[in-house]
Amino acid sequence: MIENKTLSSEELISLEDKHGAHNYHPLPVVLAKGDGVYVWDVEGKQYYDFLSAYSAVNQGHCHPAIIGAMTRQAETLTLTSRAFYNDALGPYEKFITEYFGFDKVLPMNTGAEAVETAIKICRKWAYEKKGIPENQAQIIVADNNFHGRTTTIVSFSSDNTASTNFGPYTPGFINIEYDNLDQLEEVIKGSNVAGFLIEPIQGEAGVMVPHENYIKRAKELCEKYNVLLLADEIQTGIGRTGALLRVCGDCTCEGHCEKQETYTAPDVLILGKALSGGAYPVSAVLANDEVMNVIQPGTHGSTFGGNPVAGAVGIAALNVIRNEKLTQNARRLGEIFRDRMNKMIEKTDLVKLVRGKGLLNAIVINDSEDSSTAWDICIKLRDNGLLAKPTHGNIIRFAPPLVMTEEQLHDCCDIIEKTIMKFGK
Ligand code: IF1
Repeated sequence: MIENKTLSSEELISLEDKHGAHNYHPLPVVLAKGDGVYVWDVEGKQYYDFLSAYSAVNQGHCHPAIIGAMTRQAETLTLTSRAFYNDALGPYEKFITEYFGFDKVLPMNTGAEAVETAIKICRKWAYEKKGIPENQAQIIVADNNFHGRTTTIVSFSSDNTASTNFGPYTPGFINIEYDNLDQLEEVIKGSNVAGFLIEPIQGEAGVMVPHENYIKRAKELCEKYNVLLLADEIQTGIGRTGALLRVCGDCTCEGHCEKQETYTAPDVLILGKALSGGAYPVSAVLANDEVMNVIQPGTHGSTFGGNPVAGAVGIAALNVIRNEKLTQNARRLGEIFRDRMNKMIEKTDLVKLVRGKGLLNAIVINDSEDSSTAWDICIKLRDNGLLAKPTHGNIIRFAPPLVMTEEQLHDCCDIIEKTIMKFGK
C-alpha cells in the first residue's frame, strides 16, 4: 500500500512518470488540496490557481454548496443508468433549460462527448429536416479550434500534435479562418452545409477574441442559409468571460435573458467544465425542440450521462454562479487585471500584449513560439506562489476562479509583475 501523505512531490512525479501514459507535460507542482482561489502542494506551499483546471473550477475549489450537494446525493443514489428514471434528473433538466433558455437538454459527461453529441444532432437534423442527401452533411469549423480529443474531433483539428497518426480521419468538416465572415459566407452557401461549430473565444489558440459582432453576424448567415449555429461554450461559458455565456455579448445579467440585444441564440449550446464547478464530469447539449427532437430512443446516450450526482452537482454549481454574482465579478476583475497588465507592459519589453474577456485572459511573451520563455516564467510564477500554464510556447493563459476578491487579484498582479520585471535579471 502506498501511503500518499508520506511521499514527496518528487516521488509522486516519478510515480506518474513510471506508471502513467506520457500524454501530458505538467508544470512540476504536485497539488494535494484546494479551497476557493487557493491550492496547496504536498509540502504545504500555498498558491493562487490561475488556471482553474482550464476554466472548470469557476466557482472556486471545493465550493461547500457544490460539495454538499454532491456528497448528499452520493450517499443516496449515484447511478441508475438511463434504463430507469431517477428523481434528480428531471428537476436538473427543468433547471438548466430555464437557466439557459432552451426547450431541452441532453446530458453527457465530458466536453468532447458533448461536442460529439452536438455533431450527431446536427447531422441528423440535416438529413431529417434540411433534406441533405445521406452521408453528405458538412459542418464548418475554424482553424486553430479546440473541441476535444475524440477521433472525429481531432479529424478537424489544425494542431498536428493532436491529429498526427490518429487517422483515418472522419470526413464531413470544412475548415475556415477564425473571425473571417467573408470565408464563412463563401462556404456556408453550399447546399450540403448543416452546421457551423465555433468557440466564441478560442481558448487553446491563445485566448483569441474575435471582432465584436462576429458571432452575431455568423448567426445571421446561419439563418439565411438554414445552417445550425453550434456554440462550444465549454471553456467560455458559465461566467468565465464576464457574461453568463460569451454569446450573451457584454450582458452581465446573472441568468438567461433573451431581451438583451447583445444576445445571440445558438441553435445548439455546448457546455461542460464549470457546469460542475470542477467537482464532477458534467456536460450538456441544449437545443430547442425542432432540433433536439431528432434524437429518439436508441440514437444516443451514455451510462453516466444524466446520473443523479451530476444532476445535483449541476444545479448547485449554476446556483453558485447566480447567487454569488460571479459573472459580474469576472467582468469587473477582468478589467482591473487587463489594466494592471497594460501598465506593466509599458515598463517591460518581455510582454507584448494582454487580451481577453472577463477572467479569461492571456499575455503574449515577446519571444518565438518555440522558445521556452513562457514556460520558464511559469516556473518562476510557481516559485512566487501563482500557478499558470503556457500555451503555444509564448502565451500564458490567466484564468483564476471567479470567486477571487479584488484584493486577492491585486496581490496576484503584484506577483506577476514582480516575476516578469525580475525575469532574466
Ligand atoms: C486537456 C486547451 C483549455 C475546450 C473546448 C471542448 C473541450 C475543451 C472549447 C473538451 C477542453 C481543455 C482540455 C484540456 C486542455 C483544455 C484546454 F488548452 F486545450 F484548450 F481549456 F484551454 N471544447 N479544453 O476548451 O472538453 O473533453 O476535455 O472535457 O487536457 O486536453 P473535455
